[in-house]
Amino acid sequence: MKFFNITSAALAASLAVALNIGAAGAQELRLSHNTGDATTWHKGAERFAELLAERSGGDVTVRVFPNAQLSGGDQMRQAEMVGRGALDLVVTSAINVTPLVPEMAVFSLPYLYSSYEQVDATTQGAPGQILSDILLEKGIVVLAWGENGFREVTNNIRPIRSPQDMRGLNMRVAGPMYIDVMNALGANPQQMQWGETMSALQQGVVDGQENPIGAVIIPQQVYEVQKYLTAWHYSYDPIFLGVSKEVWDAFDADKQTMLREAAQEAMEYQRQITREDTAKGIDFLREKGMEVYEPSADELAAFRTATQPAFDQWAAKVGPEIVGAFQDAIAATN
Ligand code: X2X
Repeated sequence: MKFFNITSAALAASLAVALNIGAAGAQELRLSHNTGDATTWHKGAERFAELLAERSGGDVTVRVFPNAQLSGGDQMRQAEMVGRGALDLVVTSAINVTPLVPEMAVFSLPYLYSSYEQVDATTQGAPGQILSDILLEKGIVVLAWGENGFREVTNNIRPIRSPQDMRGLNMRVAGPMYIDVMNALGANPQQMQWGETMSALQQGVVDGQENPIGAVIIPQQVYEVQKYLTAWHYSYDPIFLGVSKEVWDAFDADKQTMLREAAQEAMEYQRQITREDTAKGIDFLREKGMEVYEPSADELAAFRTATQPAFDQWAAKVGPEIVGAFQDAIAATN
């Protein structure tokens, strides 16, 4: 039986070579991300897979696994798994890496950014590279930065127009920094996996959540279970496409260039569709029956003041050098 299997495998291999079917050394990589298969995260990951398959002539293929399936539903564990080579590739947001690399919280400090221009000056420039360097020490090679987006708050209890309106709301949050931000606002934060959040909202386990409009709220149909949205732009969240250093080091220089270029093009596309979907998102959400509130500049300033203690606390954890590099790059855009 064994003999027969070996023989047929050997026969199949020589046939494949003779017929030029399936290149020798063809490699399938597994990519994990933690949102659903309708999100811009998923579309960006699929675009990367297409580009890579095309350019490598099928030598390197990528299978995309959504919903944190490969990490048992734990969105925070993906980065650590890529770092030790248990996953080949990951698309995840900065927030999910903060347990492994607290410095990643720099991007999402409350009201750090007030425009996409400021965002791009950091994620696509030298400040982003500082974080890529730290991730490399953890075994993760960042190939390109994409976008989750400015995170907006939704809930089922009341419209949020001022910090006072947040008091007493039970809020699902993604990561540790938001616990402090929500506490500063007088809400009751509860850290929860994204994969469990929709049912928690539906069942009223929590009153609200916060996520970006184009990348998550619309494609994951949060509007089906939430009544009120306030576009308070309180925290920005980038995503990145990363590869395990172990996998990366095994590729030759040509393949490495191929991977990096495919990732950069895919994440550029991902940022573009995320911004487009966000720009038309508020009209769409109103059509779907959500009550959307867009705060004035003064109202935004009140949210900024109220979240300042969490900014200070997390800026200290990130460290003044990194925060300073971000603030300088942001100031240079004005
Ligand atoms: O869990 C979330 O809220 C999400 C999808 O935005 C992240 O992965 C941080």
